[in-house]
Amino acid sequence: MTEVTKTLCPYCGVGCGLEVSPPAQPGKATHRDGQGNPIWRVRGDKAHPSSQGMVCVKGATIAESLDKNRLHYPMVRDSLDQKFRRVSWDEAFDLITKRIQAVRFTQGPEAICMYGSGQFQTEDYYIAQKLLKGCLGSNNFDANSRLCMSSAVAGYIQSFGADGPPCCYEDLELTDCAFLIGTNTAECHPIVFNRLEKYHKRNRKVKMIVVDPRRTPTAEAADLHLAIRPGTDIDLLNGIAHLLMRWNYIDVGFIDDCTSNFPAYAEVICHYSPEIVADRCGIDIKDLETAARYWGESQRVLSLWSMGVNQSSEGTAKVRTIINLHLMTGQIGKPGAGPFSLTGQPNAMGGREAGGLAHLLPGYRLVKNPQHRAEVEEFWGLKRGQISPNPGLTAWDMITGLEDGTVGLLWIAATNPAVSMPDLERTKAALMRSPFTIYQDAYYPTETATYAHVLLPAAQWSEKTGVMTNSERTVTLCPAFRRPPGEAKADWEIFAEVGRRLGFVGEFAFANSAEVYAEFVKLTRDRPCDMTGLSHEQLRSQGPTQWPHPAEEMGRTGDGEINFTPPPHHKSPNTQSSKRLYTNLRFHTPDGRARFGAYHSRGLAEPPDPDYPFVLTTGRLYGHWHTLTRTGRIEKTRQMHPEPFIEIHPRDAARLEITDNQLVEVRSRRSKTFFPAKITKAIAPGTVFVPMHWGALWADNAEANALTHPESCPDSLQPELKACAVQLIPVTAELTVNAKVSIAAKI
Ligand SMILES: Nc1nc2c(c(=O)[nH]1)N[C@H]1C(S)=C(S)[C@@H](COP(=O)(O)OP(=O)(O)OC[C@H]3O[C@@H](n4cnc5c(=O)[nH]c(N)nc54)[C@H](O)[C@@H]3O)O[C@H]1N2
Ligand SMILES: Nc1nc2c(c(=O)[nH]1)N[C@H]1C(S)=C(S)[C@@H](COP(=O)(O)OP(=O)(O)OC[C@H]3O[C@@H](n4cnc5c(=O)[nH]c(N)nc54)[C@H](O)[C@@H]3O)O[C@H]1N2
Ligand code: SF4
Ligand SMILES: [Mo]
Repeated sequence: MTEVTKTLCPYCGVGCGLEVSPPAQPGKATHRDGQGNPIWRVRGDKAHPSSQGMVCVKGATIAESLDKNRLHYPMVRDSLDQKFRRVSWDEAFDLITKRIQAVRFTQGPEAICMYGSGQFQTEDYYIAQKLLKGCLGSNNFDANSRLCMSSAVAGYIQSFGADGPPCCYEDLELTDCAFLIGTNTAECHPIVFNRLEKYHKRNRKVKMIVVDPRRTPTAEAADLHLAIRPGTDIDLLNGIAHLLMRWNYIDVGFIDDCTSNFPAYAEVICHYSPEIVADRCGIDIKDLETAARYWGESQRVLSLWSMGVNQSSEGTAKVRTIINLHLMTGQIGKPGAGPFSLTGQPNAMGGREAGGLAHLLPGYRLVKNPQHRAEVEEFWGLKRGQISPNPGLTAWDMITGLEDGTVGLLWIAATNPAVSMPDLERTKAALMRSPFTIYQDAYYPTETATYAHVLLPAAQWSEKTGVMTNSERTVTLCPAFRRPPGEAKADWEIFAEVGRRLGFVGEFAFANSAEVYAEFVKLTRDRPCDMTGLSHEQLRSQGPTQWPHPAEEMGRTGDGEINFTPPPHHKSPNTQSSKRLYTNLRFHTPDGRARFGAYHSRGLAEPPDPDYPFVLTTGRLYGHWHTLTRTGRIEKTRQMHPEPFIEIHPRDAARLEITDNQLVEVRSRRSKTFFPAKITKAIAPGTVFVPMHWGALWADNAEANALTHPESCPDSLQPELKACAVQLIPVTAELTVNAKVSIAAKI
């Protein structure tokens, strides 16, 4: 068989198109992984509009992880100190159904929780929402996206009246100034970065500004790197605004015609003089001025951001403060311009569409909005009032709910919280106390499996058919092209079967995922993310498609505005397409205006002090994906980054007498860890960096999240995973934390 499957890379939110073909090729030796499984061949899909044939090392090597250490069968145990025993699906479903009913009728539906993932396909997300929020009446569905882009969601909603990144990747090649803040795009969104960098190199006049406390590979490529102190983004952004105002670079016509709340914002920014801002951020006034000048002098400014902005106790305020700059300069709704949040996971965007956070409902709706609840109840054929009016528990609330006994059942799927949640000792202690935890994953073991009563084997990408949406709102069908191992099932099939066994037979009578998707898109009708024109069939025949994509009336805006005439001063294209949102300069707020947010900087939730004098920041490496369940099992990526480390500036290292590679004990108020030192000027003095990837299975005592805290943004409830206060102590005794090169022996 030489058939090629077109699909999407299942790693990051860039969403590169892949072409996958079977391992056996006439006349060529079949590549096999370490366990003897044939490896499928992967290359970039030149026809995919987002990536144009490019892939990074993760996409290129994905096939090598597919057959390694998979969970094949459902397994159960009565308590966490017992061994798992294999059971049939029937027994597992029976047990789960009984437990759900018991909790539902003793503690109430709000004691039932599901913690899902931006690595679900949209169909998985949708069925989970219908089961939890609809049929069971519990809004306690949250996803790891809470730790990832919930601040971007909250910021867009507050500023524009609806979620949705308004830009597209073409803007990378149309901008005059790319403003990258809190994003290491080169390592984490490599193909977005490739597109930008190529264009930047070809066009000398195009400016690239990078704002990051670390000198990352992204910062290396910039014309201007602002190595601000962690947590001073709002100072910087308000400082830039201050100068734009002083130098009269603002678009008064746009502010008058298209925005509200400018006076409150203007009052705030007048307090951010360059002297104050440069001092707080730890940068030169000259550099601050250069940044403001690049912004002001550019016809088209594109901001890109990700976790350095979102993972903050003032994440929503940071997002809105970025958007403010676009509003004050009219930099939105036109090619090459706009505030563009890069999504992390391959289908974080699909999760937003399907309502996959505890305060959302499908179709960009909100739990708190009575009309939205009524619309979804009616669509699902449920009685009025069935959907609870209260937003459900967030990821971290589920942990505290386990602590105080209000959570009676926790169902975790496609995420590994025993590595990725903040304050891991506390997280693990809470998981230890869980009365009943179901864990649905593709691989075994993972760190979270240690805390499960039931393990359910999930079919993963390549083994199930469904859709994913990337950062630029492009929806791609990912067809199954190989059989799931053992008895693994698609996530949505597992949720649907539980739904049927709970008595919701009609609600979950889907024969396949195409039917699930067909039902879901109907819920997006006339919503900002209208994709009623999409179906598996359409995506298969037409290829990847951007939303909004309403069913008929393709000329319709998707903004619910058809005949709007743009304000006369602004030469904006009159016609709407799905490439960019807000090209008509009308927003989803009641008055159609985008809102300025007026925020003073509050700084870090746990600033450094004499006891814990360093700021620890955490993040990612190019070749690894999150908790290593895949990339830790691939030779090439494991060799790229074989072990964890801590980056320390030479000045700090000299003062503490730490030498390169020496083991360092890192203590926060919550726990301590050990890392070999990597002494480098890439990190600013006073700040240290640790990658997030290594959990307890992969290295001893080197978990970044043992150190972090759960303090979160009051609006988005996203924890501040990017900063906590630590102290460093050089370890003189012989102690090793070499990453365990092979965990196979442990399995
Ligand atoms: N290789 C790889 N790529 C990935 C992933 C992966 O695991 N591996 N994961 C995907 C996912 S889910 C996500 S969310 C994205 C994340 O993508 P990014 O957000 O680009 O990645 P991070 O390394 O988490 O953090 C980005 C940068 O924020 C900086 N930072 C820390 N504190 C501050 C601050 O106070 N202000 C500013 N301005 N910057 C700060 C850090 O120094 C870091 O360089 O990557 C996606 N892509
Ligand atoms: N300190 C610190 N912590 C962080 C971050 C940080 O920057 N710093 N970043 C945060 C962010 S942005 C994110 S997104 C999270 C990521 O953290 P996690 O979500 O915990 O990371 P993953 O390793 O991607 O976990 C995904 C799991 O899903 C499984 N899986 C893959 N495909 C499927 C499928 O189709 N079905 C099922 N059921 N399972 C599947 C994989 O085997 C894996 O175990 O980490 C967060 N934690
Ligand atoms: S850039 Fe992201 S989507 Fe593209 S190949 Fe790499 S990991 Fe996959
Ligand atoms: Mo993420």
